[in-house]
Order: sequence, then C-alpha cells, then structure tokens
Amino acid sequence: MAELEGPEFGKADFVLLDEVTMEQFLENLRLRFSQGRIYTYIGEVVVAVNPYQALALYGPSAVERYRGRELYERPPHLFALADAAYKAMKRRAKDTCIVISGESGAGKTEASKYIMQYIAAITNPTQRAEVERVKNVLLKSNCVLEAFGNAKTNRNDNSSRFGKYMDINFDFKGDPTGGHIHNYLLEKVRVVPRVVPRVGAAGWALVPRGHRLAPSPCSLSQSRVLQQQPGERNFHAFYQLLLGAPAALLASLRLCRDPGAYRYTREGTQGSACGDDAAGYRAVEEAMAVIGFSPGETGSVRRILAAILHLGNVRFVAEGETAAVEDAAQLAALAELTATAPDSLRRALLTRTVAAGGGELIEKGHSPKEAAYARDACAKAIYERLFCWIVGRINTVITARGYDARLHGKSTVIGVLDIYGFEIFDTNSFEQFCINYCNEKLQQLFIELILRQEQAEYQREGITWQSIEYFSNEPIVELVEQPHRGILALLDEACLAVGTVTDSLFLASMDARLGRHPHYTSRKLCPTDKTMEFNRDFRIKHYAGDVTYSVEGFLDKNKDTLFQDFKRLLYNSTDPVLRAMWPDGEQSITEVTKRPLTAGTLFKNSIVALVENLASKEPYYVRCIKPNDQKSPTLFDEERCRHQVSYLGLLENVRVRRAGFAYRQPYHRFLLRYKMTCEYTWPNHLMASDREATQALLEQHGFQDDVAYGHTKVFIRTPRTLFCLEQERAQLIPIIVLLLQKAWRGAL
Ligand code: AD9
Ligand code: MG
Repeated sequence: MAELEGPEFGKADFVLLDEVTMEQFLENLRLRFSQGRIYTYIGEVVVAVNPYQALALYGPSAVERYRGRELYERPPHLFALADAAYKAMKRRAKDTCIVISGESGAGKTEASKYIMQYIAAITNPTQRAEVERVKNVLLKSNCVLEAFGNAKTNRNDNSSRFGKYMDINFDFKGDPTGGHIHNYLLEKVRVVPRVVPRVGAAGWALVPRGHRLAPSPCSLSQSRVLQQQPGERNFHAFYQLLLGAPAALLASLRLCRDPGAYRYTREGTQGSACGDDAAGYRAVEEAMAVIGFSPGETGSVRRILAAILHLGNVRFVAEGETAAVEDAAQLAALAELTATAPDSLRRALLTRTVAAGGGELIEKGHSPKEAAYARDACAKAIYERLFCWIVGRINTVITARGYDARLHGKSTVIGVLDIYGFEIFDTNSFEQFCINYCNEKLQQLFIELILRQEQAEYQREGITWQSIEYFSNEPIVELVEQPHRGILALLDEACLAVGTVTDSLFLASMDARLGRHPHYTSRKLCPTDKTMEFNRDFRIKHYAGDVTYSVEGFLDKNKDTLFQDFKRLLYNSTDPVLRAMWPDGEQSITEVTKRPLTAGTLFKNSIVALVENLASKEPYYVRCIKPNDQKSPTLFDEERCRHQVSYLGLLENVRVRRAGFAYRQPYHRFLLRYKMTCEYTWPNHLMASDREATQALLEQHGFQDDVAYGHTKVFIRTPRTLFCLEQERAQLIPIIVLLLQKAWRGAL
C-alpha cells in the first residue's frame, strides 16, 4: 500500500489503523493534515480534508505520477480516484460516477475541478481538434457556472448555490466527445437579499393564492424574514459586472460602480469583498467567448443582470388604493434593458390580470406591498431562468455531436456530482430543507452501495461475515418524501387547499400528522424547548445533526408562482435571449389552467432521478471534511472533524472495508483472465468445478489466506493480490502469443 509514504506520514488507508476507533481515526487524519497530506483512503473511497491553502499537488508532474497507475501504487490522491474511474470506464466499458460529498465549504467544488482537470490532462494524446474543443468548453463552463451560481455565504466565500451533475461522454478511444450538465434548484431567493417586514396587527402570511398578501389568522411572529444571512452576498455575477465592466459599458447599462447603490447588492457589501470581482468579470467574459456565446448573447446576459439590479430599485408609492412607480426614470431604464414597451412594463408591475367568470379578463391594481412582492418574485424568476438558459446554452455546445455508436462503439460516461453540502444556518428555510433532503438521499445511496449491498452480497454468497451496525437514514428520507404522508406531500396539500392556508397552518398540520415521528419535533410538541419559536419552527433530526427550520415562506416558495403578466411581458421582449427564456409567456391567462408542479415536488423528482442515475453507474466516492470554521490552514478542530467523521459514517465504512474484500469475480470470469498463470488451469482445467480450479490457482500463488470462496464468486481481500496476478499475466501474454504463433505456423 502506497509505497511512497513512510509510517511517519500516518496510515495512507484507514483500513490499516491498529484499531478502528474514533480516536485513532482522528489522530491519523490530524497527523496527515498537519503534513499537507490531505487525502487518505478507505479502500477506494478518498477522504479529503480541505487544506485552506494552495498545495503543490496538482501540477503536470502530479498528473504523470498518477496516469495509468493503480489506486494503491501512489500516495492517496484525487487523481488516483479519477484514474480508477477512467480505467473502469475505458477497460471495462463501465459507466462510472464520482460522487463528492461533505458539508458546505469542505472542498467539493475544488475537488470536482481537480478531477476534471486530471481527466482533461490524460485524454486526447493525439490532440484531435474536436476533442480539444470539448475539453476546453467543459473546463471553462465551471468559471461561468460559478459566476452565476455561486455566492459568498458565511460558510464559504465561493459557495455553490445550485447542484451540479456533469456527465462526460467518451468515445472508444477514451477521449471526451461531449457532456451534459444537469443543474439542481438554484437558490434564487438570494437574488432578493432583503428583510421582509411583517405588517398588520396579526401579521401577514405570504399567500399568493389569488396572488395576494393575505392577513394571517394566527399570529406569526413579528420578526423579519431574512432571505439571506447577514454578511452574505448575492451571486458573484452582479458584483463582477459592477466592479469589472468597463465604464462605458456600465454607462450604457445605466449602472454605477457601487454595489451599495442597488438594493439587491447592498446587503453584505460592507467589508466583504470576495476575491477579485474585476478579475472574475474578465475570466467570465473570456470563458463565455471560448464556450461559444456570441457577442449578442453575452450582451443580453449583461443587460438582464443590469435589469435585475434596476428592478430591485423600483419603488412603489400609494396612489389612492393602488400602487404607482415612484421614479419614472427607473422604469424607462428597465424598459430599455428588457427591450419591452414602457407601458406594458408599467402595467405588469402595477396590476395583474385575473380571469373573472365567463372568460372575462379583468385588470386588478396591486397595493404597493403586493407590487413590491410581485417585483421581487419577478427578479428571482428572471435570474433563475437566466441561469437555466446559460446551462442550456452550454449544453448545446457540449452535447456529443456526430457520434455514431455503430461506427465508434459504445459511448461511455463518467459523471461528476458536486452538489451543495449539508447546511445548518442560524435561520434555515425552504432552501436548506431541500439541500439537506438532497444530502440525505446521497447519504442513503452511500449506505446502500457501500455498506448495505456489500454486506448483503457476503451473506448471499455464504461468506462468513460479522454484521456491522450502521446508522440508516431511511426514516428521515421517508419523513420528507413519503407519498401522502411526508413533509413534501403535506406541503403540496397545503398549497393546493382551498381558502387561505398559512405557513403556520401548514406547521399545525405537520405537528398533527408527523408528531410521533422520531425525527420530527416542533415547539408545540416539545414546549420546554426554548430554542425554537412557537408556531414557526420545526426541527428535523438529520443524519448530520438537528436542524431547526423556520416554516415561514415554505408555502410561498413551494408554490413559486409568478404572475402570467410578467411572463407575457418578457415573452414579448424584442431581446431574443430574454424572449427565449419565457416560452410559457405565450399563453393567455385563460389558457393557464393546469397547476404547475410545485418547487418541492420538482426538486424531489429531480433528486430521485439523479439518485437512480447514480445507482446505475459504478460509483467512486470523495468524502470531504472541513477541518475548521475559520478557514485556517493549520487548525484541526477535533470536535468539528469528529462530528463529520461520525455523520458521514466513515468509521462504519472502515469496518466494512476491513472485514470485507476489495475484489470479487464470478469463478469462470476469474479463470478466463488468470488461468494462464497456473499449470493446473492452463489452457483448461480438469477439475470438477471452476471453484476448485480457482482454489488451485490461488494456492499455487500462495494467496490462500487472502481470499474466500463464495457460492458463485471468488473474493479477494487486498488489491495487492490482484495486482500481482495482473503483473504475472502481463508478463506471460507476450510468451503465450509467441507460442501460439509458432503453433499456428506449425499447423500450416
Ligand atoms: V459548498 O457546499 O458549495 O458551500 P464546497 O464546494 O464543499 O462548499 P469549495 O470546494 O468551494 O467547498 O471549497 C471552499 C474553499 O476551500 C475554496 O474556495 C478554497 O479556498 C478552499 N479549498 C478547498 N479545497 C481546496 C484544495 N484542494 N486546495 C486548496 C482548497 N484550497
Ligand atoms: Mg461547492
């Protein structure tokens, strides 16, 4: 194992610990972290600790060290894992996937980029132009997606606010021919980083049924609904535009340099510069050009960003019963940037069209508060659609073109998953609920694949095996997603209910129906818990810890409604990019009859599909650990690490691995590959069964203590055994070829 590391560097594989205890695990992790050895294996799983410093681990010489090597030949590294996934894909034509998990700031996105960088470096030795193009686009897409999908949070200065799964397609030569990016639930509320004041004696609940702010029958707290944590920022793209665009461009967009001048970028601007936004702007411009965005498209993207900033500054005043726009110049700039008619824009901002009886349409004026709410909903929707459009645009460029499976053989895939990590903030809302549910699903997949299936196979094959206890998070996943009974189902039910249903009524319904669930509590059910707010908070015992969610905004965000008036307005824009984002704007209000699926259900469906997709591939895992909350390269916060090791199930992983076997193969397949290495099996064995022949082969090599014989498969404990067999086979092949050639000539 890892010849290049001496014992002073700790154990390169946790499987080699003297005893599998938390203390030993942490000591090994700490020792290696303190020496800049941030990667350690558990078998084929890479455990990575965020170094919070640039390490010289990823240059061209590192690529060469790992290229084509077996996992255990070199010190643990992401490159070794990427190579293993690549080899499996190339040699065995297996679709593989690399699942990177860990909490926010643990290093997932960085890991995913190093993996892609490695794959790009080892492929296309003949420099085919089309393959180079695809590789360039795949690499450059990260820069663009991060600009539009990442933001500074309190956990991470470059936090992914969307989930990303990227498939890379390979041809029979093992060169990338294309790819596809799936994006998951962008945290669009971040566009409107504001505090919504509660109004009215009884408070207001945000209920867009009939698109109105309806007074809540029960008193929700008068507290503010924070849509962004203090000190955080909006998406990078806004600051990059403001701080990086040339002065003339800014002037043409009617913008000034100061993020403090815009309501959407004002929050979190004090003392929270995030990297170099101006350099970021230039990098994104370059990346978009490389990907193939036309100048016209890039211009539209900038105008849309500017329009969102202007939209945020539109203010409403009361004019009698209804609202009016305070500043006409603002409106003119907005109309220009969105390429819409000023009058239509004013109408969309101030009124909504509702279908009255008999197919008649009436225009109803908003109150200033309703108009403000609609404005922010529109800003979020535009940004979300812009993001999806960008992903779609990149996909049109990287979708494998002209690939004919009959001519070129089967196209295989490596998928790389980098999704937002588990989050616990001071105030957790619908977004954290979705993110944490997604992490539960991925943990479930990990348990399923690594822990459960492994044990099940040993049992099936009759291998003596001592069962290992592990924490199953299935009940938590069910609590969220079970049809008719889970939280998402109850949320949909509340959204569909006739009459005014508020967030707190939804909470009451959860309390009534989920009150007995061991992973669910609310203040009402646990009145002694003073950390939760009555009538507002509920708590889920997640695999990674307890999270208290504020129910406020759940209904609103789940319904995710946007007035048809806005959609129609933007569909009628003369800007082709903006128009393309609103195909549903073509419908008139009377045609919009079918309720769209809710945001929660859409998210659940996409995550279920993702997990199915991952489960169909051969998985490789990177488990990222955040060593401290101070972003320090030297601090190893033992308690924080202990917690992560514990909830990621890493100790169980080591135990299963230690007790288990690295490789297994059906007897006939095993013999087919290695029979040449043994006189009893070459060219054919005369024994009663393949199992006996396999046994004879392994005994001849002296490997009998490292293997077990199942009903249909042979199990090999350490990779080294297989490595030796492979080496022997490689040495014998040229001799056998010579012998065969001689025999063939003799026969002629
Ligand atoms: V989140 O769930 O998207 O909020 P990630 O993706 O897990 O989170 P990210 O990869 O963005 O975290 O890493 C956070 C920061 O840690 C980076 O911006 C780097 O500054 C730092 N980091 C992470 N990995 C490495 C590394 N291998 N080398 C150097 C690193 N720095
Ligand atoms: Mg990330």
